Amino acid sequence: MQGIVLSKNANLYTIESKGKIYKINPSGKTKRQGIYVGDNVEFEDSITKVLPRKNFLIRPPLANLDRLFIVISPSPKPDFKLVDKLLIYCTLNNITPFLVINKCDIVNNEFLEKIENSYQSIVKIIKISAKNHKISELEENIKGISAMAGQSAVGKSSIINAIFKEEITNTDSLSKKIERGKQTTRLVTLYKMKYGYLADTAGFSLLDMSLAGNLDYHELSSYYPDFLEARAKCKFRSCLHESGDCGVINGVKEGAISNLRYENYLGILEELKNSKRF
Ligand SMILES: Nc1nc2c(ncn2[C@@H]2O[C@H](COP(=O)(O)OP(=O)(O)OP(=O)(O)O)[C@@H](O)[C@H]2O)c(=O)[nH]1
Ligand SMILES: [Mg+2]
Ligand SMILES: [Zn+2]
Repeated sequence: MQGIVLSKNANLYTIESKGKIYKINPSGKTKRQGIYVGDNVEFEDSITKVLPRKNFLIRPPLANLDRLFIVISPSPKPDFKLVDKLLIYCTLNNITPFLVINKCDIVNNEFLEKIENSYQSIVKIIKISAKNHKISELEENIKGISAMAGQSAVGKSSIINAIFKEEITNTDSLSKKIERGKQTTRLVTLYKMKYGYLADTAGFSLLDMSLAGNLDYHELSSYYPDFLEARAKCKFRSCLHESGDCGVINGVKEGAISNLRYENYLGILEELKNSKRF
């Protein structure tokens, strides 16, 4: 039989196959190879084979992530450089990103316009309010294996809370519930939704959002689809778009490229350059 690993507890894996749940041990071989939440596996009495992965995240340990919901809100103020790093991370790992604006009950037009101007050409924007339970557009987009990422206090736990429609008013008590004790804090569980699975990644680590090691800074601008047209007008193919006769800089001046996106590009470029110098 073939199924998907939903969770792991000690040496026992919870597997879903055709709507049924099984608790299965690994074989010696698959245990040595490593089995992770999100893996597609073949099993009978034990897990006999782990099928090839499309990607693998280390923190949280999760295989085969299809969609990442990058959550921002008017308060706390968004860290757009982090948003852009997550977008690049998604491209690198073959993950479809979504930009989720939470707290739309308190959002103003200026805030929305700024985000739409910079991002609507490169990523699907979803507007929700966990507080008002207006989350259907997010729910409909939970397909394959999906997870959320975002700064502290943007409302990730509140969104999960609203999705599960649990009568928990205190978000802190929910995060405790999700963590389920010390031993499992670093583990992930997949929850079956209408069209896919949502990873309860209360601990999606943004501190590890370093792109260094995965990306050569010379290649950085190729991860900016919004720079593509302007890049063709750079004098040199090796242009890093920092100065000189540069199509991207001209694009920013003419308003074809978002200033916010360009500033973040320069910031990430600098970080990548510095990470090469030990
Ligand atoms: N106005 C408004 N407030 C919200 C909304 N969603 C969450 N909040 C509030 O934002 C605060 C932070 O929400 P959490 O759900 O704890 O945020 P989090 O992203 O899980 O934060 P961490 O667990 O620290 O990463 C809480 O006070 C929530 O009540 C919303 O849609 N509108
Ligand atoms: Mg939380
Ligand atoms: Zn250039």
